[in-house]
Amino acid sequence: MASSQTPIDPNSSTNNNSSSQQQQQPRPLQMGAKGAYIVRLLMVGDSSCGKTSLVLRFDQNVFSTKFVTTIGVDYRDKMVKIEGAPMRLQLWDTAGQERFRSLTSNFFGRADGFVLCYDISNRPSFDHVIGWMRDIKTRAPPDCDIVLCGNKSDLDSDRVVQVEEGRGLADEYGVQFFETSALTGFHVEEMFTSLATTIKRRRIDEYEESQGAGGGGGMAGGMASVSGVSQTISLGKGEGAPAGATRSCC
Ligand SMILES: Nc1nc2c(ncn2[C@@H]2O[C@H](COP(=O)(O)OP(=O)(O)OP(=O)(O)O)[C@@H](O)[C@H]2O)c(=O)[nH]1
Ligand SMILES: [Mg+2]
Repeated sequence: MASSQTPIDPNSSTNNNSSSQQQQQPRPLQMGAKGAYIVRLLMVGDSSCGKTSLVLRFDQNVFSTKFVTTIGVDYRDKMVKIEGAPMRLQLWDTAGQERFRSLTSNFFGRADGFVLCYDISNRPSFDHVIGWMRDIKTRAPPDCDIVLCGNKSDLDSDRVVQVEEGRGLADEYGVQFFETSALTGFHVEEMFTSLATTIKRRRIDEYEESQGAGGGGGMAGGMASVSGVSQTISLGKGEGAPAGATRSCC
């Protein structure tokens, strides 16, 4: 697990505007030095919707009510095992503030997946999802996967964005949808695991099948699991029914 406030220069990225990426075939996932697939996930969305809090809940199982706005891009990584496949999730936690937009959008070109967040108690953050999605479509690889994430589901009494609106917008874009709470932990692990599983199936299993190597590359099937060091504090896991997940992909 690693954390840094200094972003690695992403400008060596490939971009979906290049004609070489117009093909239908998804790219294979890159294999890292330690035999784990590298999955680059970007956290995007308006400032204060809870991107950093979601990453910290997922990575370390902690939560703070203190708001420390992200400057530029923060980075963490987390090892997980998805259906038998070891994957290093690189979590790029971008700043939501407008003044960092040109910096953070430079990172889009190398993403494998996006967690596009809004705050269910903040209508503008939901309205801005369209703009975020436009940026992703413009700058990110066409085979990346996206999850739309309505965070702060614990603030139900302050809710201004209904679950159906979030799910409806996700359906329009054909992406996965979750409501989460970084505060309670509700659906946080499920959301990251679901995104990683979608990426794994398309970028490992389907790719290998298309190459005639057989599905899964010999990896054991089964439930996705998450491993790694986690620090537990006494905040209960969330309860309630899933907000639902729909199809993926951009
Ligand atoms: N009630 C509640 N508060 C949350 C939740 N997630 C985050 N917060 C609070 O919302 C504030 C902003 O959270 P951050 O995670 O820093 O927001 P961010 O999206 O990373 O913001 P930027 O870094 O500026 O883009 C903090 O005070 C958090 O404690 C949640 O699920 N429920
Ligand atoms: Mg942040």
